[in-house]
Amino acid sequence: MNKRILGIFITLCLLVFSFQAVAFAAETQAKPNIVILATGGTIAGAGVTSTTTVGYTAAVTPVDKLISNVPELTKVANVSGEQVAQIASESMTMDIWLTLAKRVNQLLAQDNVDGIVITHGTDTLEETAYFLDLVVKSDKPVVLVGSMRPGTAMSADGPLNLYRAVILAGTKEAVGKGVMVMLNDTINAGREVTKTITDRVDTFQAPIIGALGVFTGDKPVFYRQSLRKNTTATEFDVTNLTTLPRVDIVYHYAGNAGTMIDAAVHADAKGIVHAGTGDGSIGKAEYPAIENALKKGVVVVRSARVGSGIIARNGEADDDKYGFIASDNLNPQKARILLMLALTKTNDVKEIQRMFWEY
Ligand code: DAS
Repeated sequence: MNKRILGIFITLCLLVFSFQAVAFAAETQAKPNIVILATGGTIAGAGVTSTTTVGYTAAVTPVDKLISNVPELTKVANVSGEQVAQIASESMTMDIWLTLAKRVNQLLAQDNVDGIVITHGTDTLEETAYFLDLVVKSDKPVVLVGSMRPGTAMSADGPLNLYRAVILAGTKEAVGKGVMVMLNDTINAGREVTKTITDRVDTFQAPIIGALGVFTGDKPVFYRQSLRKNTTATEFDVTNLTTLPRVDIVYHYAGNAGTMIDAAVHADAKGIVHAGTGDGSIGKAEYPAIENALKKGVVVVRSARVGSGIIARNGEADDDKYGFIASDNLNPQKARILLMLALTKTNDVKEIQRMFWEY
């Protein structure tokens, strides 16, 4: 009799176990597979006290700790992490960009990867986002996320930003939207987002154009998408690139006579982005330096220091006469990225202007 009961008990245990195993497998199957690529920043930062929100150390928490600090992640996705870099993003390099872009493309080509989240410092997050928007070769979601307060601070914004970025990266509606930036409940396009305030959690905005959507609770809601070509629709490919052409940004201001343009030419820049006053204006005293740059074959893009709005072609400068390119509505740091990639394809200013109208 005991043997019989034991046999029934073991059978029941096996049944319960196999049911749980099936349920676990089904649940795992149902959740998206998201890879978190960590690069550093405040989201991986730590301060001495819980009220330290300036003067903390960025880029100290490793990716596996970022993940384990948000146990809720396991409820919304099957998450794995890789440490691509561990830097404050003001020190971002073109080498890290190329490594990151190639790793993103490698992972997204795998059937068992549904989306990617990149943790990043906020200082150059908008630049990495636009660079990836132009070179990622997949429609799968790529979401950059950062934070304005270190993880040790009271009301740290990083954990919830990371949690929502992972949800977004696993959301079907996020497919085909280009590279996105997720902070402070807001979903922005990598092309248009920029850091607008030095020290507030609502710093990332898309001036004039607006966000792609927002989070309501744990739910992402999209209201628009960018009409500009991105990811799989671009002509740019980093596969065989080991470096990017040197492009410098020069800032215009009252009294400027082009010294920094001369410096960029001396440093062998292949392109210069002019951050002009107003609608991309160039001061009379700058022209000798600019004409020297043009003579040396340097490609010049006119952007503006004002931070938003369209640079009208042939508005504040004779672009046709000088062969300048108008940056459309790209701010200087974004225009630099498109010009660097354009110069991997051509030096023809008409072709490059076309690219500024398309991307
Ligand atoms: N220094 C900033 C950076 O790493 C910190 C941050 O805001 O992420 O970009």
